[in-house]
Amino acid sequence: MRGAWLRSVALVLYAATPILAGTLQGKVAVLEKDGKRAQDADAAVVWVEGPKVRTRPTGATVTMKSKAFVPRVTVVSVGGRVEFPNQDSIFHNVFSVSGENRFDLELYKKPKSGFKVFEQPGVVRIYCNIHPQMSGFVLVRDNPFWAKVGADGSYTVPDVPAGSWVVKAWHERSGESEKTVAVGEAGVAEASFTLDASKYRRAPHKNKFGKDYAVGEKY
Ligand SMILES: [Cu+2]
Repeated sequence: MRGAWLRSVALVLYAATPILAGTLQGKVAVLEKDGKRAQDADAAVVWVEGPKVRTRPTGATVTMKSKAFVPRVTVVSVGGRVEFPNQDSIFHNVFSVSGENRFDLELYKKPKSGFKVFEQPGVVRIYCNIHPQMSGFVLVRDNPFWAKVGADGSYTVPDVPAGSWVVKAWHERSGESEKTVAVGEAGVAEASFTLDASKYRRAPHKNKFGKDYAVGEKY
């Protein structure tokens, strides 16, 4: 009882405290081998590390369709539940061996779905154990200050608490790049990134048993 009462007081105080926050924005360029801009720069994500702001977990849906994860890159918050419906009439599986976010869903096909609740912040690589060409990413964030980059390479993260924060930009072919950015109590802070995807090499990944995929898929 007392705990609930204290919590409600804390909530009222929290709501009554003006949040001093700025907007973070900038551009992200993803460059390929020849210096050309990547076609899929809008698969990049920018996030702010550090601010401790808890929000209700936000989930997402990643559909398995035509032997692909759609969308290929998904961002959720810690505690977020991701649904993985299979819209193909063949079996798929979803698994990851990414650290503490490791998981493995059963084989299932349309109209079945599976789900995973992600509890650890990080970049989670997801695969299907039948089809090696199926790959995707779930980025799990411990605060709401992130944005997907738009088709024009720009991004905006609103309401970032004032402070000096590490801002990271990520694309699957470049990995992470970071900057420390001072966000004011109002107004706009700028952080732009050039991500180098020129050294990326497509390499086969292992199946969920840590073995090579069988040659010649049957489905
Ligand atoms: Cu599959």
